[in-house]
Amino acid sequence: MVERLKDEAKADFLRDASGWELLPDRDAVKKTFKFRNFVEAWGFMNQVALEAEKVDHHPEWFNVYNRVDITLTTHDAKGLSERDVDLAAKIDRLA
Ligand code: H2B
Repeated sequence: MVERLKDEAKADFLRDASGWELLPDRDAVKKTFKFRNFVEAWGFMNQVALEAEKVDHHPEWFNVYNRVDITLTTHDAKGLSERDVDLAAKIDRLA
């Protein structure tokens, strides 16, 4: 069973994470990524998808043209967990 992040760990993540913001209505974080065009956005999504599959932790996302909105939360924990923190860091490295 995956543990939800404690308030302190969540505050640390939100303070350190560049651009990831807590959603007002659920225990999840969201960030928008912009690219030069659709092909670059899709390439990024492709890399994230492979990483997500590797760690068995998957983003909720929306893409239009050069924009990718990513929401991270842990469905098994019904909220944010360390898995979201780890995936957010990997996604930031890929962007
Ligand atoms: N992704 C996310 N974001 N949260 C989960 O709880 C989750 C997942 N659980 N990917 C995984 C898959 C689980 O359903 C499988 C069975 O390991």
